[in-house]
Amino acid sequence: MRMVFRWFGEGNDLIPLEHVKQIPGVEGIVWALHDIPVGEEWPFDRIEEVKEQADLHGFNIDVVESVNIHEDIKLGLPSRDQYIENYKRTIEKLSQVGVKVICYNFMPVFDWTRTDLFKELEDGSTALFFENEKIKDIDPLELVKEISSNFTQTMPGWEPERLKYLTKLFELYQEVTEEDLWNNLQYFLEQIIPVAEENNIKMAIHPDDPPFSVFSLPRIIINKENIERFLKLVDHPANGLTLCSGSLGANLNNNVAEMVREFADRIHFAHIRNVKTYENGDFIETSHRSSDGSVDILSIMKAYHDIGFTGYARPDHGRHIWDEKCRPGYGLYDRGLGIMYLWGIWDSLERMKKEEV
Ligand code: CS2
Ligand code: MN
Repeated sequence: MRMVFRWFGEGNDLIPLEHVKQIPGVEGIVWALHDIPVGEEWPFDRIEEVKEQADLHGFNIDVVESVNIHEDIKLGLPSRDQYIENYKRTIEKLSQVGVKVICYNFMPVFDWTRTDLFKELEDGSTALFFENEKIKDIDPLELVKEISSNFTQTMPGWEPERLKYLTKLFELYQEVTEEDLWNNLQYFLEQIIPVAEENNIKMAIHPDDPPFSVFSLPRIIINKENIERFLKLVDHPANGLTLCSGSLGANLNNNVAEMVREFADRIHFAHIRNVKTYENGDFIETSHRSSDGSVDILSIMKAYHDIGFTGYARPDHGRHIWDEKCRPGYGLYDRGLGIMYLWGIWDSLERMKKEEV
């Protein structure tokens, strides 16, 4: 398991790389050019700039999260071909600086969806929260306004330039069924996977978060059956997964440890975090510890250890603790604690394995 840490870039992330360096066992940053509008080709000098910053701290830049997919590709519009070409050029450039994994998602309109970014937990910390009833009644535009008024930094998937087109996008998606979305994903993969392969890059789709339809938009990367179908769309190792335990874990029927075993050789990137899910469909992000949430992180780590996982892993969202002022879900402290929990489990499993021999 190769531990990495998401970092939003110089001037865009409040956490200095010097501090990330002090978390034990982190070998690389998970990065993106967040200011490049979705669909555009990434400029090579900007990519090199990130490589230089990472080099200064001895971090690799092997994992990119995310090169986002333009909505025209998800919608299957004729203009998609140009965006797919741009995507291929970006893959080639990323390969030149040694990138190994590209994470992306295929969720219509929004990336993750929550109703509250700073919901208080019993211990006084705050975390991202999803209230099922609220989502049912609220107009998505209202929710976006309400949520955006709470923070000043751009959130992945909720970029201001996208939000302007929200009404139009919702209209366009009214015509798109789940089957259409599957077809559009296949069209994208058939063109992208050969280029990824030539460039020694693994593509790693992130599951939908939450793993069910919100605002009546189609969502497909939501459970084991659908992931099986996804992997067959282009049955090649370069067509793989970012297995996110927290996203999938928001549906109590999803058994993530089982998925780790089943999809073993197609998991290129592991997102590991916990979430407490309630019968009414609400969920809140908790500490990484198994007993704090509904996701059995211990069993998931055991599964990764059993399959001999050598891919990249990162703690996913954390709570906001110790009065840290941070990007929602992406503070230093709780993600640092998360990493130590994950290493604690991993090191114990390693030691036990050695002693058995
Ligand atoms: C989220 C997403 O759960 C997560 O990891 O932070 O923003 C995620 O990074 C994207 O969906 C991946 O494309
Ligand atoms: Mn994730």
